Amino acid sequence: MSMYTLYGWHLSYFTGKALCYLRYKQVPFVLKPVNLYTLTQRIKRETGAIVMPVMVTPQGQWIQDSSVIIDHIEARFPAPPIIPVTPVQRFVAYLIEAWGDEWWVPIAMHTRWSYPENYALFEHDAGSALLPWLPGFMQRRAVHFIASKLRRMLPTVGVRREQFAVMDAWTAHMLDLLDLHFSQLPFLLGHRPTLADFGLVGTMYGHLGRDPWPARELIAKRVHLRAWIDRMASPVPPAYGTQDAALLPNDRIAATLLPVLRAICQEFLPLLEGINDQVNTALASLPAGKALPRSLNDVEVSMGDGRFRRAAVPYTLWMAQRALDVYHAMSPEAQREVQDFLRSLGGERLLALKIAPLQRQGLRVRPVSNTNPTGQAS
Ligand SMILES: N[C@@H](CCC(=O)N[C@@H](CS)C(=O)NCC(=O)O)C(=O)O
Repeated sequence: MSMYTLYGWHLSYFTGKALCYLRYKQVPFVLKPVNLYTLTQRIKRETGAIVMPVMVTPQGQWIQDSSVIIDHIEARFPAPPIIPVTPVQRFVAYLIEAWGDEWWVPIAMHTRWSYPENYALFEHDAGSALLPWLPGFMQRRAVHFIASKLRRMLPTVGVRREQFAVMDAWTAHMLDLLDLHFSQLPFLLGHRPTLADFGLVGTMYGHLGRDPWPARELIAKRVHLRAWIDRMASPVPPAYGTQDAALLPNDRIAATLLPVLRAICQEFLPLLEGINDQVNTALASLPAGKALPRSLNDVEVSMGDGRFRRAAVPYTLWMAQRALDVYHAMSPEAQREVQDFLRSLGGERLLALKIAPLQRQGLRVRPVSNTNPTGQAS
């Protein structure tokens, strides 16, 4: 049978998302630990970025971005479906995908890079993947170089010492909410995983659930959350038509998920608005054919009871646009249901967010109106 290839590492946030998804879909695929040559030469050439994961189709097409990978596979392997058909659950699935992908990045970077005990696993896994043909000391040197680069990115994503107390308090509270939810339901929207679960598992699979410090200190004691991560990592597609396969009836969202969604409205929505303001300003002076920089100036938003600053990442708006496109494609009646639901959470403003149409180009975005003959876009 023709195989897909997923290039990535277990350590990687978005590889974890794609990996759990491909396993659940029972897609014939092989996970290849991406080496230095593939990462910096082949992937760069095919996608325009040095990035993982990348999936290669049996026909030789290179697909970058976990969301695009999911869309590609959903179009070809519709069962088991991961996109809910009812309006509120459908919109919530895309919203949580965006939140899981983007909001959690500083938390996942903090819990990895602020605790030196995590480094041995990173060094081992990254070293043997990057340069499998070289001796250990050379692997360690290469990993040291990459780790230094990653550490330099930490302040940009918000991993700043003066914010640690706010981030730690937020994380403990949010993990408690998720643990409580998973004590009631096996997945976010019911009895089978949806796009929401695959969005959230990115941060949990390779980082919080696998790096030694957070796995022990944050996840192990939250047994229901731990069990969900394990279910996501070794998923069993449900038997269709049975109770096991059902999402909650009547387009319902579990009461235990509402506090999580309220936090998304109070924190992630202002982040999107702040990024959108900066993107609109940057677009005004963007030369034709150019993509926006990967990050812009800082945005400050609430994080739990505190305040949190990080650089605005224009790509995050592409993820928000993905959710809003789903909303705009709904019937007026379905849109009203989404509006009512978001209003009940204090998040109706999200639907009014006016994002200039953006096209993805690797890890960057550019306005749809800007043409670019070289970059891969979707
Ligand atoms: N939004 C992309 C992000 C991919 C991504 O950020 N991958 C990380 C590893 S988990 C990476 O390669 N980062 C390289 C960089 O940021 O330069 C996706 O969903 O696949």
